[in-house]
Parts: sequence; C-alpha cells; structure tokens
Amino acid sequence: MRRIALLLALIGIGLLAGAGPASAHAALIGSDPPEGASLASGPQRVSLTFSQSVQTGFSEVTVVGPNGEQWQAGEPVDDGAVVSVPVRPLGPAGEYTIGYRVLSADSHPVQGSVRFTLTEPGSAAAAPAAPTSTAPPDGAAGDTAARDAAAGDGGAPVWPWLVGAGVLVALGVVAALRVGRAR
Ligand SMILES: [Cu+2]
Repeated sequence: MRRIALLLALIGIGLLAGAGPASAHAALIGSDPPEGASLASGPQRVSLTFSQSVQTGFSEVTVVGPNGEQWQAGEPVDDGAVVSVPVRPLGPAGEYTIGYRVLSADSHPVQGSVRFTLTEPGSAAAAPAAPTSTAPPDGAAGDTAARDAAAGDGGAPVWPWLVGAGVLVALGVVAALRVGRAR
C-alpha cells in the first residue's frame, strides 16, 4: 500500500513538473489587427502581443496575401512582449495571414497565425504580381488520371474465371456425350 501511494505521488510530481514548463510558454494574447478583422485599408504595421517577453532577435513575422505574396517590409522588431513588423501598402482584396514564430523566454519556439481580410484592394493591387502556380502541372494531372484508370482496372478480374469455367463445362459435356455414344 505504501508503495502504491509512493508511486502515485511520483506520478503526480511528474505531471506537475511537465505542466510547469508548458504553462511558462509565451502565448499570443492579442494582435493588431485582431484575428478575423475586416479592414478597408491595409495596416502600416502589424503587431503581436504575447503573455510574456520573447527573446530578442529570434522572431519571424510574415504577412502573406491571397495569392501567396509576402507583404511584410523587413525584419520584425522585438519590444518586450510585443513583436511588430512594418507592412507595405497591400495589394488585392482578400484574406491575409500574419504568420509568426517567436522564441519564449524558456527557449521554446512558439508559432501560429492571425488572419484578417482586406475588403478593398490596396494601392499595390494594380502592380503585376509574381506569377504563382497553385495548380499541378498538366503532366502530373495526366499521371494521376492514368493511375486512377489503372486502379479501376485493378483488382482480380473476373472474366478469365468465367471463361475457364465455361471451357470446363463444355469439355465435360463433350466427354459425357462421347461416353454415352461409346456405350
Ligand atoms: Cu516552454
């Protein structure tokens, strides 16, 4: 009984020890623009506020637009628990994602994203965007179709067995007729 109590105590201590560092992580507690915001004009800067100071010089922040283009201007600035980055004048209307990765004081990386929607095209919308290819190349699509077709023909085909059975039945009938005729 004492052993079991000791074991339970050790497990409890282990759980507490595990929970300690986890709760010490920096967590995102706010942002500007906030998650899910709808903006008629793009922000000049985005900022992320964490529950505690992050380590200076390790933060990464990107602002990715509807077509995958990046809109952050330069490196993020760490100011205690607030990490911010300047943003270029935005382009097309649509959903933008602020992606972040920061280093907690306990040296654990913390990453995530915040999304906002630009309702009116920004001043950079007229500029030609770099060509992006989200669709797979034609060759890949063809290969997939060929693979699907092959898969459709796969599985054990039934017709050879039917033909084989038919041949056996025919042979049996012929043999029976011959035997009958011989008698
Ligand atoms: Cu941690």
